Amino acid sequence: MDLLSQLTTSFQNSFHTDPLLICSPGRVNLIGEHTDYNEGFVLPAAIDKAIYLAVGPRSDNELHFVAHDLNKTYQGSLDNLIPTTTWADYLLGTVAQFRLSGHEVGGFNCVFGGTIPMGAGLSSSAALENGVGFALNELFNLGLDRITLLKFSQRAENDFVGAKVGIMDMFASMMGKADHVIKLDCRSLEYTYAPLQMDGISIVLCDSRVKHSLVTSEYNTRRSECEAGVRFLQTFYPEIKSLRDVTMPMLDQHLRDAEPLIYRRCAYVVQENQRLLDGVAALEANDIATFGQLMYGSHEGLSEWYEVSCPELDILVDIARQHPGVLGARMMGGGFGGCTINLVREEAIDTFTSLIMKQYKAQTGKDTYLHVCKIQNGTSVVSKAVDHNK
Ligand code: GAF
Repeated sequence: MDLLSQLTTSFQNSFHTDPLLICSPGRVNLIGEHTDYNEGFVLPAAIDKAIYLAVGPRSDNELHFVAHDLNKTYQGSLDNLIPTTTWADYLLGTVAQFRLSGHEVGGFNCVFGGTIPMGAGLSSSAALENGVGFALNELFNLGLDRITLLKFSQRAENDFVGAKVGIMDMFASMMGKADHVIKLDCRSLEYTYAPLQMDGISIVLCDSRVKHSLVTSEYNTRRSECEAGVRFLQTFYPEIKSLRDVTMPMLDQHLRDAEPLIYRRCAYVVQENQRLLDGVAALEANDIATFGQLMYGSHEGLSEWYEVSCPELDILVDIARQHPGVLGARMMGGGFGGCTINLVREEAIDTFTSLIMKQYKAQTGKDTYLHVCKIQNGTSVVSKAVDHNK
């Protein structure tokens, strides 16, 4: 039985009615890492790995959730929305945003599961939050737009779960468009879709299989370090609002000697923003070779200046560099584990796969998992009829 059929059957068995089915994808980001919360640019896309939710309204105020993949359940009430420090917080936190914004939602049932590996840096949590928000909007006919819904997801993560993430993951998952990347200005939330024209080149993810346990605390620390840099520079340039407004000469003049660690963090962000702008120009010119070099530059910055990589991610990128069929590679997402993103010539995928698997095992003792990505639409109602006899 496929996953959708399993979720549907589980929902029917538990709640004796048919569910609404929602698909909410994970994301990749081609370049522009740790720039979103600095009001810079990002270049993400939604992918063919998703969280699926089977949902239905209840006649009372209760919340009944089933995490199919974890084999766990949660039961609570709309009248008691407080963090549990478990997976249920992604759902509860999203529900709480509707109520805080004055939108009437009732109790509901939800069975969810997915194909996004957890902790792989592919934004399973943003996909889940978006899926819940999208479902509530449908179930209770609220008529909210996608931007409002994805902002609820971010607030759920920031205020309820306690991870001070930027807007990129929920934006990509909610707003994704098949075969396009999103160039998003994280200050204004203006965005454009750019067709991903990379003839004969595929996006391949390599999962380090390292779970990022440090990510929340270190992520929040990086964010504070960037904010500290902005505060310091504001004494010289009061007009500055974020690292988006900062240039390398400003950093070199005022921060390099005074605050060396903060300087390195801020310099990475300022340079990464520029790499993204250069990368977009390279993609427009169909110059994938230049784009690939920018990806390597991004990884170096993340590893050496921003210090959010880990030995396993560095090894994956080093191995990729050795293969002539790879145009670019870098760690992706928050860091401290998860996946690398690689641009690989299609005819080289098989030899790249064997090289990575062999070398990664030899150097780390771990297996890696590769996935050739397709770029998909964002969060949506699943229209596919479910065949329960499969
Ligand atoms: C995580 C966060 F959720 C994003 O907002 C972004 O900051 C990313 O790390 C780093 O670019 O995925």
